[in-house]
Parts: sequence; C-alpha cells; structure tokens
Amino acid sequence: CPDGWYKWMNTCYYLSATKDTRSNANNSCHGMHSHLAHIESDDENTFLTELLKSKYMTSAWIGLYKPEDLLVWYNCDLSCRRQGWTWPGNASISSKMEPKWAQDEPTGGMSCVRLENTGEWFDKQCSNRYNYICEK
Ligand SMILES: [Ca+2]
Repeated sequence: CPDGWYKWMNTCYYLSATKDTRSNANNSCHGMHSHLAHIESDDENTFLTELLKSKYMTSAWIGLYKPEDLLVWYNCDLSCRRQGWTWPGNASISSKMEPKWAQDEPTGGMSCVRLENTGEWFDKQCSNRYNYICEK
C-alpha cells in the first residue's frame, strides 16, 4: 500500500485526516485512484471500525449510497435496509452480511452513509462534513 494507507487482506485503506462533504470525499478518493469504502463482510466492517477507534475518530463516510429518487421518507420498513442502496461500482449490499444499520436506521430521506466507531451505519445528509475512508 502507498505511504499513509492501511493494509487489510488484499486491500489498502486511506482514512482522511480532514472532514469533507460526501461528494468532495468521493472526488478525493478518485483522485487517489481509489473509491469510498465498499464493505463486503462483517470482518471488513470490524477492521474499519477498529481503524477509526485507533485514530480516535468517531465516524467516517463510507461508499454506501442511495439515489435521491429512491429515497423513502416514511414507513421505512425492513426492505429499506437493503433496497436501493449501492456501493461504488453499483454493487448491492452483500447477501453474506447483515447491513450494519443502527437501530431505527436508516432514518430515510438521506442518500449518504457514515460508519460510526461502534460499527454501526447511519444515513446522513451528503452535505455534512465527516472524515472518510477510501479503499483500493
Ligand atoms: Ca472492500
């Protein structure tokens, strides 16, 4: 992995020191020939959670995203936990893992997702500024 990146399995991860919007975070990852984190397993989710904790960070953008026209504001039932959400490269949430949404998440109405250092996912407004995780 390049200097300043963290290796896990065959993947390299970058944890930004600065906070930015989801769109800027996405561009920044692309600029480093990577993409926002695509979490494919419980183990990967745990690795990234531990990485956040080791850097005393509370949360970071990951690559999970739901287009605005698919957002549901009300009556977000269990199907909301998977339906319409995609990772970079258009992959859906792996059937091999339970989505890591916190209780009562996703709230609905928000396209972007951050990983907390508890290992849980929260849907957030994309214009918020957080640290972010790139992977390649
Ligand atoms: Ca991954």
